[in-house]
Amino acid sequence: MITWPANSYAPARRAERGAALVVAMLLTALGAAVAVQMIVPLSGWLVREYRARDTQASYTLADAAASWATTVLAADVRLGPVDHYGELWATPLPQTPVEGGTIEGRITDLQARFNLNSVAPRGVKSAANIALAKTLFTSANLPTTLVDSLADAIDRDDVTDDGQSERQRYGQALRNAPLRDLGDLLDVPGFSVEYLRTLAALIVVLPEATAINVNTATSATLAAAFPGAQRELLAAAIARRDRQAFTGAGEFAAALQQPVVDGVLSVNTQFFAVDAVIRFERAAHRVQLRIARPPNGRAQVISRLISHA
Ligand SMILES: [Ca+2]
Ligand SMILES: [Ca+2]
Repeated sequence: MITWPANSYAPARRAERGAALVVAMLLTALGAAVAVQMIVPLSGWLVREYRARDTQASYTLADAAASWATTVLAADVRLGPVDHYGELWATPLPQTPVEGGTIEGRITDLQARFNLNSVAPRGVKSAANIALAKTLFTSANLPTTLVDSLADAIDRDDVTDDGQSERQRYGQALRNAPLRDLGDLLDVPGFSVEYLRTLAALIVVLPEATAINVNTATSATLAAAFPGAQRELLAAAIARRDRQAFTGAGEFAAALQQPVVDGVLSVNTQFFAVDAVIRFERAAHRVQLRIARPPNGRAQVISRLISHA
């Protein structure tokens, strides 16, 4: 059981204890994988077998890294609904020796950026999220007409805002479903590879509509959410939040002296990314996971990418 009183610690000491706790949880999660590796160096035959199965070993550790991350995130739910970068899950896992190699990594919040699928939650356009997306696109020098075609592509009906058929307006039938990944944008009228490159750092594509977490959001995202906010107030709110997290979107908006917009912002996160590097002898693999954590805390991996680091 982890007990970690939020907002009541000295940052340096917290980071130190946090890292120790994260390593302890990792080693518990790794138990099974380490046991597999310990039988390896018994004979020449087994050593050759081990090298041939090196990739397989990395896969085993990737599973263990996934179970570490889901364990940390599930434990966090018991501390309450507020998520921020001062919490234990956000403490990077330092390079940690395991049998035959090392592992290091970090968990980040995918709701720190604007989720393109939020323009039409459950198939219905959200005016507030569309307005936010347009401000964000404008800040990146992208035309706002892209957001209109995106919303038509994702919303479930076949008509545009002025009652025209989407097929007629865009010269093609639209998907009328959430994007599955960034690549799906290339089928949305008006988008190009160049636009995708510009957008990649600003947005994210998650399986369903999500709110932006004001405790983790990038300053570009928050500036788009509060276009009327004074720059100094926004900077002060961002500087404060890791020490003293905001407990509600309303509290954050009040700090900016702005009205809060319903359904766009939150202080809770359900989608996380894990970026880990696993080293075995001469091989290094990068493991990138996406984790969904519903309110019941049962975190699970929803995508996994393993590549050479
Ligand atoms: Ca939390
Ligand atoms: Ca549509």
